[in-house]
Amino acid sequence: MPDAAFTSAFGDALVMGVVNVTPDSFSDGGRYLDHDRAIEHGRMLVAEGAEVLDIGGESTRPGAVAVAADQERERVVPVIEALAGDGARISIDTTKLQVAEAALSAGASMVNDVTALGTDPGIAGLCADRGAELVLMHMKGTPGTMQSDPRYDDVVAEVHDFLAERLEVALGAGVPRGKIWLDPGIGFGKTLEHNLTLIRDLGSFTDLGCRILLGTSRKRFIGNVDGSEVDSRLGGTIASSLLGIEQGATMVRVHDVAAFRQALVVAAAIRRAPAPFA
Ligand code: HH2
Repeated sequence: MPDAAFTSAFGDALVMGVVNVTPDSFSDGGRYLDHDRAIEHGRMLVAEGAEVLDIGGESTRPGAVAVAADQERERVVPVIEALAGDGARISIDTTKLQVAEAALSAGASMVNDVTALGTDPGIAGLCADRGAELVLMHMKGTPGTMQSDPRYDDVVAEVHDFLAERLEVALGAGVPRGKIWLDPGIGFGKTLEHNLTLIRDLGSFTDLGCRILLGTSRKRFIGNVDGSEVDSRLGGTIASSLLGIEQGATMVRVHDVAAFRQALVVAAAIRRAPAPFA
């Protein structure tokens, strides 16, 4: 466990570890499709310091194949039951009401909807009824089309307005503001420049009064900056996540929990270093 003295400031941010129970996720597809391996991976991420596990049964990478609700549910429910049974805080990464419902019944307490209620608006009412947290993420287009020439006049203003409107829908359905997370959706219908601008200006979203989630882990924009392949993007993941936290993100979604936890603890320790003449 990290020294409690080093867990404030940067230490206030939560680490969400990714568990993809999919054959085709962009960075770890197929590795944890087997339930036992997914459960083992989730337990390892918790041991490394993940406060939340985001469990998904359908990839959202550009061009990913859609999965039927029954299949998605069968992939994730046993994994959620086991990890929630351990006491882990679980988020279900889904756009489908039926999957979200099954996941909450299996012990999840958060629904991460990358379409921000665009696929199944009933997810908001479900979260309200069950007292669950809800992540609303921005995406321009669909996973199949989102990376074909995305354009914005002002990316920060447009993402902000979209999230503000989705937030009103969620509030209207009875989800309290304190249970809603907003996410600019790095890599979802954005060019390199759009992604970099959104991370730099993440502070622009704090006026909406919700907590902010940022997911940059291993994403293509990092490779667009330095030419790195997907399995060599840890440095870029850490840099972008820390800068995001500095701008107001209160949870970051990462695959490499141990390395990021160390970065967070060291950043917090530096922030807490005594002033020379204090
Ligand atoms: N990114 C991915 C998936 N879900 N959810 C939120 N809220 N924010 C994100 O940035 C985000 C997300 C993509 O990453 P990954 O799960 O590793 O890949 P895939 O979608 O291919 O399974």
